[in-house]
Amino acid sequence: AAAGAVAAVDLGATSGRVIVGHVGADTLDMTQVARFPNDPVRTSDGLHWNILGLYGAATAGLREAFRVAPDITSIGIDSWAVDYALLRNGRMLGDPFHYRDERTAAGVDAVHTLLPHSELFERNGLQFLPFNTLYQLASEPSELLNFADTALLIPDLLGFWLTGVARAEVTNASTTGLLRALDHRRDDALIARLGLPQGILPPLIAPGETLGTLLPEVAAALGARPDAAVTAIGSHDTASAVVAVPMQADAAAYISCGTWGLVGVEVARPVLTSEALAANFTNEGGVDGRVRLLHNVMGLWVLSEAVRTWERAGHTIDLPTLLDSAEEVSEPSPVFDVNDPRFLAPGDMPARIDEWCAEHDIRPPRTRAEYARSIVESLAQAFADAALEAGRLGGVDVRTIHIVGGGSLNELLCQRTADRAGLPVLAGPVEATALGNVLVQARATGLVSGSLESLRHLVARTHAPRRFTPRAS
Ligand code: LRH
Repeated sequence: AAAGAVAAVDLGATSGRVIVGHVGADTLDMTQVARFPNDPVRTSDGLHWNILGLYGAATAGLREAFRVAPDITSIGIDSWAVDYALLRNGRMLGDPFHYRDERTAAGVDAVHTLLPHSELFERNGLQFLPFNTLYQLASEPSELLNFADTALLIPDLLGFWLTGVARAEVTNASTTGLLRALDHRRDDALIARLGLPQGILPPLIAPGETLGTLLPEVAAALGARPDAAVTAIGSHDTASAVVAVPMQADAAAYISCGTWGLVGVEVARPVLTSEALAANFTNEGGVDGRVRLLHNVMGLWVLSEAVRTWERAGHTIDLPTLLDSAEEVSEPSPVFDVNDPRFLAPGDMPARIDEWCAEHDIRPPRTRAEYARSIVESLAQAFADAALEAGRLGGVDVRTIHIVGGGSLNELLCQRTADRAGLPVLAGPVEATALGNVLVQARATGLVSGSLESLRHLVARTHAPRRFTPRAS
């Protein structure tokens, strides 16, 4: 059968891309037609996403996509979770905040005074992260919240600008904390109890459903067919990434490793046990109603923020060279807790690592190579621990660990995760998020059919992962 084309807009915390996917029964080809930086902007009121710049770059990329593949009928949009814009009558009220902005402490206290985390977990199934949407909303000035008539998560906002239709895609909406864990419906009772406006989340839409055809002026500006539409996909980037993990879900854990390392298993029902609560695991909505039982590990952020610290000090850092020298470090490296909240906000990572080591009576790293090695070892340990814990909590007999995303290119990280877990690591595909975005569109538009299992088989056939066998350390 001939392969048809779809377009994926994939926004990550450091860069965005537009990809044309050609999909057929035995075809899964991806062509990147645009890549652009995502540079957050700090203003006097905090750290924001440059959302108009991102929309401009995404639409320029889409124009290029329609130029190279005029037969595209569907667009899917994914991004990082939790962040949103407030709107009134379709008009955006200020630029979305970045989840790494530190304003949410007051919102956390306000919410937990009404409902302790344990009670929230029973309802929404989410791990505690200080930037979960409900804490961000609780940090908004109440006059602003009451003036707004809706909040749209980032992919929903872009979809709204393209189609004029405002919906909350369910996988991403599950990260707001405002959906019930058991059926992923809006928890209106919780919204009322938190004093948030009832209509703050628009009606939900599920992956595979059509959001709407492009507005005529948008279609004209993009050079698109007039019937081209935005299709809802797993618009939470991690949900799309998990779609494209070439795994056997009943025997594997996955790590979607980019800025964050999202480490977990896929299960049929949310796990709301006291063990899951204590381990701070989350139950996020997956495509086809699956549940992503996972834990947020700090991820490559710690490494890239350390590199930025050195660059600010005037050093020129080449990442592959740095990682080669890290691999050659022969002394045992300090393993620190990457999940410590001190590593969340932008800033001087080496100094924070020193501080952590001093508090724990551990010799801190000395050279840049040692810091890099220590970060990789600490990430590998946190990944191994979370992957095994996910298996225990979810009742999955984890026999392999899949690493997808940018981190799958970091061979030292893959090998050390395998070593520390005592399990084989299967690395790749690197572009899992965009693949998952493309695959769900391809299924919705009839280019392929079948369950997530058959989509994953297509990934395994076309993007064979690379194997890292555990070594005794
Ligand atoms: C990864 C991610 C993650 C969320 C975080 C805010 O990009 O979507 O799943 O927890 O960003």
